[in-house]
Amino acid sequence: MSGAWYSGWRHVFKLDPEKDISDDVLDAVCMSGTDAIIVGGSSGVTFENTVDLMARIRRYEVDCALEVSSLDGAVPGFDGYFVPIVLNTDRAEWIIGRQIEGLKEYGSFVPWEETASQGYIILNSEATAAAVTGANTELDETALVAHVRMGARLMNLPVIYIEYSGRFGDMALLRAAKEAAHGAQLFYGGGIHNADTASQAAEYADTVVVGNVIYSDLEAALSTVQAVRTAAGEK
Ligand code: 1GP
Repeated sequence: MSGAWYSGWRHVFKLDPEKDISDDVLDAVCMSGTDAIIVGGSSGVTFENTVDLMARIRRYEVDCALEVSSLDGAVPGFDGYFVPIVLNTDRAEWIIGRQIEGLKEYGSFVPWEETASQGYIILNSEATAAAVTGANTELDETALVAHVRMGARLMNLPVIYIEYSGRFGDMALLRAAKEAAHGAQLFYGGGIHNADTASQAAEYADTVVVGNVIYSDLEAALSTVQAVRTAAGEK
């Protein structure tokens, strides 16, 4: 892995600017011992709801990065920025189109040292992100490995993100992704809802992302922090 600003992250909570979160829940999340908070969502992200959430997270010391998925939601003031590039779609808009529009508008203001592209591979057909981007989610192991190599080797992307948002994924595929992700940091997110699923993902992913369960079962969400630490320590 690189010496990038996010390279030490093992556990991350992802917060959706479109969803309400109380001060108490946000406090618990920010003080949980997680390595960072990523702000991002697949729909309904606006400048206003992103600034609002950033300002509330900023009261804490925890690192906070923005996943820039729309021009509306490009907000200055985060510790770092991720720019997703969807690897398993044939819609150019999600590979380079929107990114180029963003660079035309904000290219001179991008903090390049704190900005990284993420090669997204979306594998849950039910996920909003899959529908929005037209992702081909039906990848067998050979196809998945080819996508990972495309991102990590040919495109030299620093992060590969195996995304099952909303559903716990196939750990055999995650293992195959890890073996192919040479040099890229492997993120995994999707359906982690307790310590057990967190440890399973942490066995192969460099960085485990926990999202939805924060809003449905806070205690279970918090239990994933230690689970990832323990699993990462054992690797
Ligand atoms: C979503 O990968 C993250 O982008 C986390 O997924 O919300 O299913 O935990 P979940």
